[in-house]
Amino acid sequence: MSYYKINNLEQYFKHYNKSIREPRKFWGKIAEENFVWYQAWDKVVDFNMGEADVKWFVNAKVNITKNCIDRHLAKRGEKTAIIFEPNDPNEETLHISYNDLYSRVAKMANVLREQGIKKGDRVCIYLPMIPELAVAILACARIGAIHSVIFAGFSASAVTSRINDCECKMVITSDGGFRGNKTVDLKGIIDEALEKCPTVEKVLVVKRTHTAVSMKEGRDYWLQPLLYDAIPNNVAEIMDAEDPLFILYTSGSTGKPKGMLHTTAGYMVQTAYTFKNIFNHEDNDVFWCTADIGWITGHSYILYGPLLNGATTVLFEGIPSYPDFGRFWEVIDKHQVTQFYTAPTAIRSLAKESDEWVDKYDLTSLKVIGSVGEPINEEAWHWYNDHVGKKKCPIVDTWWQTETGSIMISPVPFVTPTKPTYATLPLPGIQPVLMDELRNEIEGNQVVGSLCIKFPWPSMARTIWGDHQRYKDTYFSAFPGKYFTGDGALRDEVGYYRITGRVDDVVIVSGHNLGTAPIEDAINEHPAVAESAIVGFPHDIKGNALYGFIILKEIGEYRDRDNLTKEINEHVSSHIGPIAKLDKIQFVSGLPKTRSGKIMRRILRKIAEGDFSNFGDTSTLLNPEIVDEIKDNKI
Ligand code: 6R9
Repeated sequence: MSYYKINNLEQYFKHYNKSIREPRKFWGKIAEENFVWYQAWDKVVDFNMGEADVKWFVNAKVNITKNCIDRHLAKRGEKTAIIFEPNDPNEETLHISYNDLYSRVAKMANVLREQGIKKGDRVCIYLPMIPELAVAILACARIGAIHSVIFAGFSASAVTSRINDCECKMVITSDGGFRGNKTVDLKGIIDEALEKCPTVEKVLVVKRTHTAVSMKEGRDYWLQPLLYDAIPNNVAEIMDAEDPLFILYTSGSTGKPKGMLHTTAGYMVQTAYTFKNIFNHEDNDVFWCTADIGWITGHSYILYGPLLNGATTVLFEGIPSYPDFGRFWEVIDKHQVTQFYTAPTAIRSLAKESDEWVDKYDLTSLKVIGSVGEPINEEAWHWYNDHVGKKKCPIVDTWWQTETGSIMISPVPFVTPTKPTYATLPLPGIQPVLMDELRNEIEGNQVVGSLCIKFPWPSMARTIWGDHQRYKDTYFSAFPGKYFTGDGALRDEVGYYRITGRVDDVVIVSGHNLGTAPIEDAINEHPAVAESAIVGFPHDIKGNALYGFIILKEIGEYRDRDNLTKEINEHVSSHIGPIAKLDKIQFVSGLPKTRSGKIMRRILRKIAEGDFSNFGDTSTLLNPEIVDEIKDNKI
């Protein structure tokens, strides 16, 4: 019996029970039967959750790109691996076959080696959604370099801190990127970022927008001529199962982003397994995930998961509203997409436009549609179901995180009955638990609590780059022996999970995780600002938006509040990126603080939501009178 594919509900329970009773046998069999290895493992898993120390497929040797590319060549060499759909619908679509992908990756890998990159070196990739992005990532994995992709919407200072944190030796970027009717000056941002990055020796630049850029002698090189001269063959580096594959930064509750480190074999096994099951992948499918590769969703489900299964994956450079609100549906129609995976924020923004945009395209190719990144509200779920899935495509509401590496809780389409707004059941191998405030596991159904995972899974992050203590403190200390997700959840009467949202200081805006601390740090740097507190509040399209409570230094000096609001937002934009802009800014004379000096955010959250009904216990506040002032002046 194979455990790789779940075909019906009975089988789901069978696999699930096996995976709990005998996790080693379960994952061992999946790993053995579905991948190519240079050398098998001595042990399937070795762990100490208290120390946040986890190893999978101990001592096995493997290269993930051999599994993503080489092994498909004999049977599927001419099959399309990547469909590149450019920002401009009039520019030609590119179909990259597995053979073609092999030689592109081999050439890029050879260029990286020639430019001095070795196994273990960190390479920062700051590129728009173009084929070179996929190729650069795979080329790093090919030679054992650790890729650190930075979303090309981040500002120079955000790029600087991420490059310095993991001491990248090289940056791969482009002259610019297209986004709707705009071009983004990526090389300019990199130039600014690199003024403070001493470890970067070389910058390889892809020509995409043909904008004039400055090239620094001895540091910057155009990539295309180097690729032209490179050999289209490459022997993959033999990697240990636990050798790092990539670093991906995610927001935390302090100012410093967390470089989540993922390793090779466990990540490979579970992204492949989840892709196969959650998207019910079959050989002639065309899979499209609309995320940016700069986020974990793109890593796992544009690139690694699909390629590991020999799938055809769409790489879309554009945005849902360009040239009009029909773009997503036009692309589905054009490429006969069979699985479509997007975020609630995109669904909500398209649902508010006329239904004609979606109704005029042929979406009958679709089999499964998915959602990820934040809770999907009932209305958006139904619109997605009615207008996109035409009530025939199961919606997979997939819950997971940068830290988890791959999907953890989700319906398996055609297997698990779906329920609006519910991520439903854990995948085999995943053991979620709900915990109460006293750190006890809550048994039974129809309960609410903090979502934890009590047994390791193969694709979990292994550490925070350079700071294992922080990894332990953030994820393994709130509930000792368990991984704490930072999310709250409820479990309904049949055991289905519904994720209710973050219970920490992370706000999810348009599907982007934003730590409030780094935004506050940026605001506090503005010369007019004394102190600030940021909270999220519900927003129709974005899910959440940011509300800032700001104390100014010299109240009299800054009479032009509108201008100041604008200035503060520009400041946030340049420090973090436009995604972190505040929707509302209220200037206040103080913030509600506890005696130990902690801002009581739950009160600010309630005010921002417009819920003045019950502020709970305010007896520990040092300055309870401030609550009324803030409430009365709410915007
Ligand atoms: C994959 C990804 C992780 C956080 C996570 C949770 C929220 C993701 C969700 C969801 C409700 C879903 N989240 N999927 N909430 N339902 N289906 O998004 O990773 O960017 O690290 O965000 O996103 O709050 O903790 P990441």
